[in-house]
Amino acid sequence: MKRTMLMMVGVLLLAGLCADAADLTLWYRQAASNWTEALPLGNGRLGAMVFGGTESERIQLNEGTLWAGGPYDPSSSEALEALPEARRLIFEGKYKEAHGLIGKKMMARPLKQMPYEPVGDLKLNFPGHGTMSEYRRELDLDTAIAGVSYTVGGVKFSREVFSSPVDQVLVVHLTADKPGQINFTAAMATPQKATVTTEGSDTLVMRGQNGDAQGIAGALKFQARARVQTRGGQITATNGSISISAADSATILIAAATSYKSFNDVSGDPETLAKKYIAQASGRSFDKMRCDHVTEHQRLFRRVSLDLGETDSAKLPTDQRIAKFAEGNDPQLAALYFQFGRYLLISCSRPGGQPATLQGLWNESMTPPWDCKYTININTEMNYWPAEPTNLGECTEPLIQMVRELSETGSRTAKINWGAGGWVCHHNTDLWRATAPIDGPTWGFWPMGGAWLCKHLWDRYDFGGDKKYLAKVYPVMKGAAQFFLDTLVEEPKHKWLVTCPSLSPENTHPGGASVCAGPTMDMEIIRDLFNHCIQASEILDTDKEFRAKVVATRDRLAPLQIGSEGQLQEWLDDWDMTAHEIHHRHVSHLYALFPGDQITPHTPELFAAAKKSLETRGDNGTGWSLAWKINLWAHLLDGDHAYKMLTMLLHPGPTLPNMFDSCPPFQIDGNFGGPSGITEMLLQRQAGEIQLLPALPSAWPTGKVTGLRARGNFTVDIEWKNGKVTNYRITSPDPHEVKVRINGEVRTITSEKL
Ligand code: FUC
Repeated sequence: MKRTMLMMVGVLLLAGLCADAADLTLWYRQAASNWTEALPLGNGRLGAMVFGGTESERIQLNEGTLWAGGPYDPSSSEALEALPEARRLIFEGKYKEAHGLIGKKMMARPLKQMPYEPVGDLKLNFPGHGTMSEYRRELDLDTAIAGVSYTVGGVKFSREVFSSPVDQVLVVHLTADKPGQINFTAAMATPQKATVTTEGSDTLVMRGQNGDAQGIAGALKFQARARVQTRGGQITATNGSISISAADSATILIAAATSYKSFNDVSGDPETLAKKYIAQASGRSFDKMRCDHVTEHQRLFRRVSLDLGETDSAKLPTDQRIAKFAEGNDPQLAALYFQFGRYLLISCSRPGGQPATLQGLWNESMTPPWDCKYTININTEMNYWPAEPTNLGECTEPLIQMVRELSETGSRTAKINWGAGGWVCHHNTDLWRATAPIDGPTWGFWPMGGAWLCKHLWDRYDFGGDKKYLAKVYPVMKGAAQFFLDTLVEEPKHKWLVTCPSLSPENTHPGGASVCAGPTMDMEIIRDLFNHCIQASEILDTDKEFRAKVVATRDRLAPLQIGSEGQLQEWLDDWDMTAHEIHHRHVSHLYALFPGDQITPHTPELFAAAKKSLETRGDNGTGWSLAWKINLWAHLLDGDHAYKMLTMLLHPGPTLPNMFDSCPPFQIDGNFGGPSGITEMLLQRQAGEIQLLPALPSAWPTGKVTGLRARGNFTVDIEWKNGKVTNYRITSPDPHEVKVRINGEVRTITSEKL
């Protein structure tokens, strides 16, 4: 009796731990007919897109280290020789000539980087399931489980799929509500150079080699394994596929691994790894794996809740809700979109893995758009904007690790291409941490990508307050600063210190090129980098001499300037109104408003100038551009305009049926920039002040958010009614005084102990 009671308590506890929250589900009445309708799963390394077909299911697989090519060094030995001439041409206003010279002599060899590649597909074939009823396909963000259910001939079939960060396998579980009904075949397919064989009666094995690209030979081996376990029935292997008949239920465990160990070591053994993952998972029950997976996901996911109210629209399938969002009657969809961004970050960027690419962890193509890599003149940074504020700080660890590695490869590019110390990374990078300028001068000759990424190193400290961590990343920040101490040059007119050559991402100025000297964004990023190095060296009590040099150099940087139309100038010269594309998607010079904080209401003239620039750019843009503008309008404290931008983003076109963001095509940055914008509408910390509801739109008069993070190691809960804060709680591990702006009034409060 006692034992039964204990077991019941155990079951209840387990059920409690693994409880589902119904309102955080994406769901559909039909299977995905193309990839951007399929639903994404990931454990930070092993990604899957689940299509949910009934007669044939496709589960497309990715592994975070399966990229084309191998270790390579694209630095060009001719670059340095051309540098003085390129600078001379730019300072003489001969921009087209400078462009020509840079294109000929100063770009990387090869001129492009390596693409991220797919593993392939797991294909399941269910004979006779083409005609069915009561179909539902879903992704539960709270459990990180994709589900499919339907009825054939009076039997209800259900499928659950998840990518477990605990067991390091993708798990597919197939059940029916009557015994002996599970019949299917499993096979694997891939666009890679690979073979698929069977091992024993229950295992599929794909052995492959990654692709070559840009003349760089593929240096990686990879392996994917799928093992089928059943309750009842039979399993047989034939001609590279596995057949299951008359089982009560089946579980498929899928593992994948490559020989990648680091950007300069490809000596791993994918077979040993994949076999190990399968062997370990085979000894665990499905229920245990499911529960451990859910518990680990919820450890991160449940740190933040957001309630913006709910209407009947929340009962509709997700694709229909996206189509109707702009009508304004579905505030819960904004909360779902916010949590989808957090879900994606947890799924594609966990400690030990690779950072989120242009498509996160998910790509089906051998030649994906922009190589599905790291575009660090906006897109990669945007991927990580919501990480700290939405309480997922550890998800930035893959990015921080990548920046550490870039500081190694980038020191070679600094030396070879620029004759400088420290390190540099231009506008793109890849798995191999290539840092030299690529693609062509219009886009690639921008030595600022690494410096911008350093802001994320600082932000991790600024939010979390961990000095030991700061001591570890400080040398990386210092190396980035050193590069600019060595390469900034005096521009002839004002004698300000500027970058040269550089560009304002990817905008062509009236000189007929993008290359120029000292674009505003460069100055803003360098000022941030220098300030963060100065603060870090003070906190760590180190490097006095270096600090003094940084302070002196910072004070000579070209200042922010207001142009003839009252706008914040994008360049040293007042070119904004005659630029090639006045509505250009990049709003680079507004970095100082967001993600930076050099422009705030405390700098009223610049604040007004930034607003003028944003108005001139207009509201339209690519998915990520719309997302950036949500954040910018939130920092201009205009909640209704920020909300208008959100309705433009959360709309068919920029938002695909599976809620993925589209540039077009699919690019995940907007999925992170959008939720970041929602956060900035609800909470900001500027000039030392925590601001509650700084840009609340009239569309969300009532709501509640818990678990957001503010700089200074604060966690913040806010409740509001009729647009006014009615309740709030600010906690920190070490209670101390902080200024809080609430309903237009500034109070000094003491935070509660966490
Ligand atoms: C930048 C943008 C493009 C696109 C690409 C991946 O170059 O200008 O719009 O987002 O990155």
